[in-house]
Amino acid sequence: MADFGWRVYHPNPSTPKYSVPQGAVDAHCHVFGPAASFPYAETRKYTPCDAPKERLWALRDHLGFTRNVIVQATCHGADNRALVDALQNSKGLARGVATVNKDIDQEQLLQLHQAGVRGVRFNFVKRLVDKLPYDALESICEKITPLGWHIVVYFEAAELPEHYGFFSGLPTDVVVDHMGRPDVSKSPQGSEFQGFVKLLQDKPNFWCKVTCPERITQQSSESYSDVIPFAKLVVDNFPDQVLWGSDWPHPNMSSHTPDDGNLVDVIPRIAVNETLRYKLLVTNPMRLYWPEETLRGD
Ligand code: 0GY
Repeated sequence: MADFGWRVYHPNPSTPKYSVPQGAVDAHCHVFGPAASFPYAETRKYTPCDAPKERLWALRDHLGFTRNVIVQATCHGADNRALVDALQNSKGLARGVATVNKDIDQEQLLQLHQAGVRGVRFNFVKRLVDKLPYDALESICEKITPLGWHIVVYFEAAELPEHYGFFSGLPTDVVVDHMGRPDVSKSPQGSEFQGFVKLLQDKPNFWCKVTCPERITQQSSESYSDVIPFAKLVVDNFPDQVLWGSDWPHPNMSSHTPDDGNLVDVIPRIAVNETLRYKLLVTNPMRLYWPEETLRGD
């Protein structure tokens, strides 16, 4: 049973006014369960409502997207079976980011790769996971580097200074979830967010998901206008290092039930011309997740 108090995803999202370009990639979304087939991890900090792959494909089509990147969420721990099942049923239109333990072997990694996994996620958000020692993460990093995978990191803004040294040493591409969860009551020009901007500036291997206005906003309306300046700053300054995702099915939301159509309509407010939008939605995610198709020029 899903936890009481967290909202279920929108049953009937609106059709966005903004039409995404052909081939657009939703580069951050999840599948949950169904628990009867893919039970949630015993170590989880929350129990979501089931959000099966069929609902994700329906949303993809409704919003006009072509592809998905499915990110392993903490409620499934390091059991990637629901993710792999979705990837194997995606007709090649989904890639995955898994969570693995340090003792994973090459054979298991190869199986994940064959299913479509192209990265691992290191989640540092304290309400979601117990602390992970850096040396365990470093040994995962050594194992995944030969596969050409990248690392997705999720942390909250105030914790960036603590992790800065570790992040700077990562040898692979590194994708930061949700702009490092800025505190939008502060200025985007202030020292906290500028510390994150410096990371993107200093480290060309770092990418940023300009995602989750629904989590980051501190407003009661769904205009998300307090988040826009942060996302726009990143898109304007790092147009080749940004990704966009819906974050469906929006786990752990209590303030409101996001309308996914409305979230798509945020895109032209943060990527203000066609060139920026094409990079954000097609060129960049294809380069990271489907490089073979980029090379073929498809
Ligand atoms: C997200 C955000 C959240 C949850 C997880 O792994 C997770 O459980 O990522 C969150 O609660 O902020 O990325 O969708």
